[in-house]
Amino acid sequence: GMRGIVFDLDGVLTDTAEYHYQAWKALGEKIGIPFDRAFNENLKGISRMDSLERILELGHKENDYTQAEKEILASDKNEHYKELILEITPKDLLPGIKAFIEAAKARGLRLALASASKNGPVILERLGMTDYFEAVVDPSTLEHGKPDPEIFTKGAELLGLPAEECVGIEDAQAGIAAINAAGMFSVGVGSAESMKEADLFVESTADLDLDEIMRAAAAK
Ligand code: G16
Ligand code: MG
Repeated sequence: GMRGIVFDLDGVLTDTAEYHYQAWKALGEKIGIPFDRAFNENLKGISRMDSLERILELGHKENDYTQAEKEILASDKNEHYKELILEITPKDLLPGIKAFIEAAKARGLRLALASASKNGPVILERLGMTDYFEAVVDPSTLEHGKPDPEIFTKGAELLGLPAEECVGIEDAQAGIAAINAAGMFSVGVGSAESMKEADLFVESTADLDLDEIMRAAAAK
């Protein structure tokens, strides 16, 4: 049976996507590449440097900066982002997610965090959720970002569980692809259209039902 759950952070525990958007948008405007929320969807779950590359490509400016200059741009964005996330409190947990996590703990399930964000531990702390997680994958140790399975494979490994005994929960298409490739049961939070690769999907975190997920995962 299932013994662990590996969670994405942004879009599953809390909605930091809006803060990432504000910080990237400010940077984009500064370098003459304005973009909207629709484009920002492409950045969800994608690492900081890969997000910057996608923005530069949008403006056909990917060759205008050296690697060192790109790192400065990414670090400027991150400083702005870090100021914005200081505002996060436990009130910013997405609907139903704390009850879901408490139900999982009550069942003896073991929990890991698989966020591409280097700010993940700070955000968990601000949400008051650090103690629920036995393991947090450090994204700086990874060779490949989502959709590569590495981050989910590591999450299961840190829990000491085989991937087949873990469920992964994600809100990004790249994340669902990563969970599937890791050999885990995938649960998507989002629209039917964007979550069509997921083994099971819900439209909101409020609809996550532990019994339903455990039954579906066992039946797979
Ligand atoms: C998150 C966000 C991405 C962000 C990435 C890296 O991934 O969804 O938009 O670019 O983290 O964040 P940072 O710049 O803080 O290291 P996830 O995997 O938590 O959805
Ligand atoms: Mg996410």
